[in-house]
Parts: sequence; C-alpha cells; structure tokens
Amino acid sequence: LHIKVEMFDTPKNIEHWEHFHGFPDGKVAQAATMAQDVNHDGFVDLPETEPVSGTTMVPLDADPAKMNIPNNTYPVADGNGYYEYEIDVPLTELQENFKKAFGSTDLQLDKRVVYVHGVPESIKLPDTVKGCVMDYDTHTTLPIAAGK
Ligand SMILES: [Cu+2]
Repeated sequence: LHIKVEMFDTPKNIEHWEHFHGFPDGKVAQAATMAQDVNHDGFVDLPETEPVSGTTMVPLDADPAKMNIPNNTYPVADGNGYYEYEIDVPLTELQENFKKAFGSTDLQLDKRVVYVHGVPESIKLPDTVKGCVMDYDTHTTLPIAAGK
C-alpha cells in the first residue's frame, strides 16, 4: 500500500500526528466540520469527531503496519508549515494487525477519512478540549485538517 500526504500551511516546526479514521462496522466516515463542535468552545476535538468520523485506525507514521498510534515518528512540518509524507506499507502485515484490532482484513479505504493533528504547545486550549492519548495531550491530538 503506497501512501502519500502533502500538507501546506500547517503549524510549523512541530510533529503532526496523522491517521485514517473510520468505523469498524463499515459505516462511511465523513470529515468533521464545525457542526461537530457540540460544546461550542470553538474547537472540534478528537472525541467530537468520532460520531461522524469513527475511531483512529491506522497511523501514517514511520511504520503504519504496526498500528501503534501514540508515538513520535509522525512527520514534522518545516518552517513554512510544509511537509511531505510518503511510504510503502507492507499490506499483509497491516491487514493482520487491522484484523486484530477491528476484526477484518478489509481496510475499506473508500469509507475512511484522513486526519492531520497538532497545534503548538504555546496555544492555550480551554479545558473543554478533550482527547488526550496516553502521555500525549490535546495539543498533539487536536485535529487541524481532515479529508476523504
Ligand atoms: Cu487521527
């Protein structure tokens, strides 16, 4: 599986978590919009994306097939907020781990959405923003872009 992501104008000089998200039951995921800001704090945090986008499935990091979400091997934006991520993923290994997590080898990529996350620590986020993953706080997990 060949994956390529090119991003412009992201928050610069920080790592950006990125994954595809979706529903294990095969429901078609949609990218969240501001309509998902149900607590009206001005941010669509990770939990708020879940009703329309489903759960975090596969990381677009240094080794997607491992499906280890919390780590530090995601792409880092340059001083202009640009990055390019490109990787060949061993499909059989990914499918084995996908089946362990979600019960099927069928990735159903046409039903998933890709999220890019990450804002600088210097941004003050209100306590209403949720979505910590293990030791990673909401600055790491806050979505900044999503697309089919
Ligand atoms: Cu994600």
